[in-house]
Amino acid sequence: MPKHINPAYRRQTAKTYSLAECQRLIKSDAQVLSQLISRAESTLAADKKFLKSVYKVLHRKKDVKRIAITGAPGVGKSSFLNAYCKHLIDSGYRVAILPVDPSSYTTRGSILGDKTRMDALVGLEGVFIKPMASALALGGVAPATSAAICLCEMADYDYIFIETVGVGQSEYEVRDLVDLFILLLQPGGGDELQGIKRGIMEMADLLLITKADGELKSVAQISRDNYRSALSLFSINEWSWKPRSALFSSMTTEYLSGLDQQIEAYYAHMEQGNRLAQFRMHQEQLRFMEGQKNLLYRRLAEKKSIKERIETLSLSISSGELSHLQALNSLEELLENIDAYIP
Ligand SMILES: Nc1nc2c(ncn2[C@@H]2O[C@H](COP(=O)(O)OP(=O)(O)OP(=O)(O)O)[C@@H](O)[C@H]2O)c(=O)[nH]1
Ligand SMILES: [Mg+2]
Repeated sequence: MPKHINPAYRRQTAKTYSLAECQRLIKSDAQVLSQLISRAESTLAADKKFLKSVYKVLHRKKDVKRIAITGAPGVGKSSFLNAYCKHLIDSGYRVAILPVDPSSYTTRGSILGDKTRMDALVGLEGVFIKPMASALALGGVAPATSAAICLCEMADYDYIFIETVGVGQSEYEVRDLVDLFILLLQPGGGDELQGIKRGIMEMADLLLITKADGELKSVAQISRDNYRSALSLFSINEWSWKPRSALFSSMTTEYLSGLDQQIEAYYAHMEQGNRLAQFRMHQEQLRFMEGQKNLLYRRLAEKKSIKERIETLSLSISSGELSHLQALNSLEELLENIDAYIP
């Protein structure tokens, strides 16, 4: 055996925290929070059971800002988070960042790149970064991400940022997880050029034209004015908020306090007439609806007789014996028997 190999070496398995440890340490130890979020992403029954007990004993911080950051690859999302979150931490806030892992997209976004771009945050007290799997297998980003938001609130963070790549379905899901949806745009590039769908643009509460520094500054100002006039054609949203546009650069401190004010203005508007509470209640209802659908589906579909029938019907569709409509009719006949047990 080569000398440099230690036969006694065993890879250390991560410590599993007990419920009491989670309760005691969640606000001070990022490892605890990280492990809880991983458990929220897991499909193992033991993890689900453990989280249930966590939700029972821990309380969520109330005055938290939940903010989505989205935009085309390369627009400057990671640099934005690096600069703005550093500013928030210097102002005494605690910040959690949950980038939705873009590796399932065919873009060049990567967590590895982010590690270098969020260098201002590495090792800072009060910052927590945990990439989320986009969890397509579990039916989109929403279930695990909303659990992660809840856990970050239990860990007492003041700001929670969800970062997505801005090209797909995730943005629509993330809109319903956050209070404020910020879309970053390149100076100069039209939105078609940036691959931003009009629907995503219309969901945004705030458009930030990035890289407003050096030679790009004047281009960014023109873009901001163009977007400003485009936004004036958009109708106000259901909370009577008129989306705004502003400049940002991660290279200077020039825009930081302006952005603080934009975010404050949004929250001040949403606090009026209890809008924020109503918005969050509406989101809770959506999560409940989605959750109960998943739960009922899973509980039924794992019953032996139903599972077997689904498999046989699927085979019959493959062999051309049945159309999907015939297969669904047959499944419905089987389900009618259940009515006898659950009135
Ligand atoms: N001049 C200037 N360049 C910037 C600014 N922000 C980002 N960049 C540059 O733009 C490039 C992309 O920045 P990122 O922050 O990695 O962009 P991203 O949106 O996170 O990119 P993906 O993770 O690939 O989707 C990098 O080369 C940055 O240095 C800025 O404010 N000013
Ligand atoms: Mg990035």
